[in-house]
Amino acid sequence: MHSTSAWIAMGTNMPFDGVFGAALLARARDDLMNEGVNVLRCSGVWQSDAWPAGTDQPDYFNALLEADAGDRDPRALYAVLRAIERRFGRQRRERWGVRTLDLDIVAMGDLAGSFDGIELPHPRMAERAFVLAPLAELEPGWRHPELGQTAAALLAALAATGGYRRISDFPPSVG
Ligand code: PH2
Ligand code: MG
Ligand code: MG
Repeated sequence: MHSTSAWIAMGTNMPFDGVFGAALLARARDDLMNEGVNVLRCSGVWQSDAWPAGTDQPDYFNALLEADAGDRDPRALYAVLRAIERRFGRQRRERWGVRTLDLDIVAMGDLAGSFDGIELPHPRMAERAFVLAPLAELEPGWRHPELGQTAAALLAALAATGGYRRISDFPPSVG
């Protein structure tokens, strides 16, 4: 089987079904595994202000997963992510609104460009400490295929805004 490393960003700033924050992210990770997405590594859980600055929203909890996408192309992986978002009650009302669960493909291998409408790497990843901090935690030498910079260098180039902090390890699987 073909294997492509996929980096999946998770975010939540609203409870669903009484579950919140790190516990909610852990449930989503378990769901991904149950859908046959082989999760290889999980970053810690990071808390930060909602981005962009000044949005009047609760803090976010973010984490990053490294998965083996197997034979899935970006569209096929995205379809799995969307199905899980819906399971967590995600409704798309407004861009950058509060959300129970957001799952984004940050990058897949060294794919660069638009794949069936999915832009890779994620077009705003280089501006977002809540993506770069967990990526630099797992793989500081990861290199952006278009910008040529590593995750660690991209993170260092950002102004230290958003009060992001690592609050815990990623919770173990419950079942
Ligand atoms: N996601 C957004 C908008 N703003 N801010 C933080 N801190 N974390 C997020 O995951 C996030 C955000 C839209 O996807
Ligand atoms: Mg997002
Ligand atoms: Mg999204």
